[in-house]
Amino acid sequence: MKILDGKATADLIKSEIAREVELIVSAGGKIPHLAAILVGEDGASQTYVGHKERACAQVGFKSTLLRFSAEITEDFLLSEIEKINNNPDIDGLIVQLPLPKHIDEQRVIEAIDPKKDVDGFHPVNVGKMVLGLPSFVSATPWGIIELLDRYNIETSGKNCVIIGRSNIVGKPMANLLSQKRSPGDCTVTICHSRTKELKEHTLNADIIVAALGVPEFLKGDMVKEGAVVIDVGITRVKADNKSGFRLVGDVLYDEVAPKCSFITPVPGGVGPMTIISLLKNTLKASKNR
Ligand code: L34
Repeated sequence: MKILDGKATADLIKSEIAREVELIVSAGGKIPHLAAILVGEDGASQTYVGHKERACAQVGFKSTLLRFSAEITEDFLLSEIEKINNNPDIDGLIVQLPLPKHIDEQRVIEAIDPKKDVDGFHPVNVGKMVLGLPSFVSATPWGIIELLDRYNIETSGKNCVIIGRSNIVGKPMANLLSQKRSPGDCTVTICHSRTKELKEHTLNADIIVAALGVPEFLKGDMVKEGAVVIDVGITRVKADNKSGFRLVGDVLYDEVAPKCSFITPVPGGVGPMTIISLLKNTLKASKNR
């Protein structure tokens, strides 16, 4: 069993991006600038946005964080997005999800200028991604593709089972892995809460992407010997330690890992790669403008 080390891979790619930024700046180009909007006080969201800000600093990007209380109105948020859309210094904008219940996430996503939509959530970017056209690709699935690529994992012709059909992970992941490219060319099956005999599907899978958000859902007896397992889940579960919680993936790691050829850990797997995709999308947005 080998670990797909997202943390180490992310550190390597960050140094590559930092070098590219240096070249751009020394040639008199513009420093890439990411804006992030964080609404409310959710602990996990604060951590993730903090990691994004730090990553920007590490590679030499500018970043701006706009923090708003959970009580703001949808109209206020939409007007702030409009300001950033019109701000020529800002290349990319993300609005960290989830948003408070009274705000319509889809409306917010669609308010972002597709040219600045470095999360790749806007329908224009999703549509282009599906057609295989140049676009911003949703950060988590693209980070997984990058990780498979860096570890030279053969995907062509492999049976891939994706558990979960969310707009930000399951759907784009299924699409990317089935595209005619490398990594890609998989035979993809999307499983979800209504799937019957899930185990029959997963036991037939060469690659499993667990992205349903249920801690330790994927058990050892659901995985075939030699499979590649990608764990997208990251749930804070109460624990008796300093932070009061521990991070748990969607995979029951101790049971599944011994059967795998490759597996991503939680933390240190998919999370850091998500941030890399965001940096790459921001660099691309900056170059496009
Ligand atoms: N708009 N909302 C928007 N874009 C995104 O791309 C996200 N996502 C998901 C949640 N909401 C979003 C993220 O940023 C999940 N996500 C994310 C980003 C980073 C990490 C995890 C999830 C991460 O850094 N994970 C670390 C550990 C984090 C910790 O200590 O809690 C890891 O090693 O997995």
